[in-house]
Amino acid sequence: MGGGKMGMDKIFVTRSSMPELAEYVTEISGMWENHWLTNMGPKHQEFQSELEKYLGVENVELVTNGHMALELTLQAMHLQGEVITTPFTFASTTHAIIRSGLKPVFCDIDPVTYTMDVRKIEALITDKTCAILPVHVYGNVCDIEEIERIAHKYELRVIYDAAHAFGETYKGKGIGSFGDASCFSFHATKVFNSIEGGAICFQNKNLGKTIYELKNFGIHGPEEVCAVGANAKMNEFCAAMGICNLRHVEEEIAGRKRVSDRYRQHLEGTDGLILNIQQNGVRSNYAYFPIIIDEKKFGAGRAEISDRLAEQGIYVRKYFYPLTSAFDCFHGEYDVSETPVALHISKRVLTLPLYAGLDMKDVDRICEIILQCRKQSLR
Ligand code: T4K
Repeated sequence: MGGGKMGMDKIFVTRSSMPELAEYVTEISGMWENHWLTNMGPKHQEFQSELEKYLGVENVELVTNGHMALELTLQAMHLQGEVITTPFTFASTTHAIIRSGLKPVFCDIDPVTYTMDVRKIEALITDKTCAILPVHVYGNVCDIEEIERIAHKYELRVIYDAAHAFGETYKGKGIGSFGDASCFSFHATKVFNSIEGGAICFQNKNLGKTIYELKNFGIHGPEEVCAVGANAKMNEFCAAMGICNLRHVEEEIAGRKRVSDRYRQHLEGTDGLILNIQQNGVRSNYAYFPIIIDEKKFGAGRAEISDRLAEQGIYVRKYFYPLTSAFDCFHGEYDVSETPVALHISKRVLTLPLYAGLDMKDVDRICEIILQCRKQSLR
């Protein structure tokens, strides 16, 4: 990595936040004395209780990654049938449903927040529906009240994919305190990382006990295995990284806010560019900076913009294109025309580089290149 064109460092869509090396070394040094590397050791316990405090929730269960958080939660709920979800997400959300023996039913998204369009949920409910699995995509908070109302009316479970929502609050409450469970990702590319990692916040302590067993092969006691579980235990090195990064997560979020504000200064109000919404009642974590490009109005499309940026060593991403419902592995099983808004957005979105350490000069340069595409085409 680094050392790109003309001596410039490459800029990727994000860059992992890391503590000072010395801080991490101090954090892991005890392992050279106790030789305890995994299987719910002292760092695991410490990280878990620190997270409960930070997230403002009562129950947290740590796992190896955000994907296993989703799978184990679905498995622990003993669900069967159909799960209403969004196709405008990362592969993990849909794969977790299918790998748990459930059928995804794709709901369209709201054109402003890109989260599940709650006006379209009820029409998708059948006698097979068992749960709703919405995503706080880009950290945009779903319509929690309406989802709660529908779930209550039809007796459905609600599992939030909160992979993008770490550290957010909604109306002053930790984002992990809504629904039956919320699944977080602590992947290296996230606002907060434990190298790889994930966690489930849940309301029902019995659900937590089941998840705890499922992440350790379903082992209940030394001679008792009560479920066909997986191995999804967070190891001590990851927990130690999580403990360190948690000390600095507020700086990371503040830095991301500065970068996001700078992008807004340059790009807000540009004809043909739609920036992400800033939601009332939400304390944002500035997880992603998506822009939607209307080629006709802007005068250039996203392919041209990404090419121009790539020529300068700047690599933007199309999170999330294609829709998960269009993946090759499903061989056309799902009809993407049934989620027209999601399809429209996925064809026009670009996510710009965003992390606390991104230099303001680079943000200025990125915006200049984007706006340059416009000038050239309007000439
Ligand atoms: N639900 C949702 C809604 C999700 O978005 C995700 C994950 C999950 C569930 C599942 O959570 P996990 O099981 O992953 O915990 C990345 C991440 O791998 C993935 O965690 C994330 N969503 C997804 C949106 O993005 P890629 O394939 O795009 O990542 P990659 O390797 O291209 O990395 C992107 C950029 O990040 C790199 O260009 C540079 C930077 N980077 C990457 C790595 C791996 C670093 O700075 N350090 C690193 O170590 O999927």
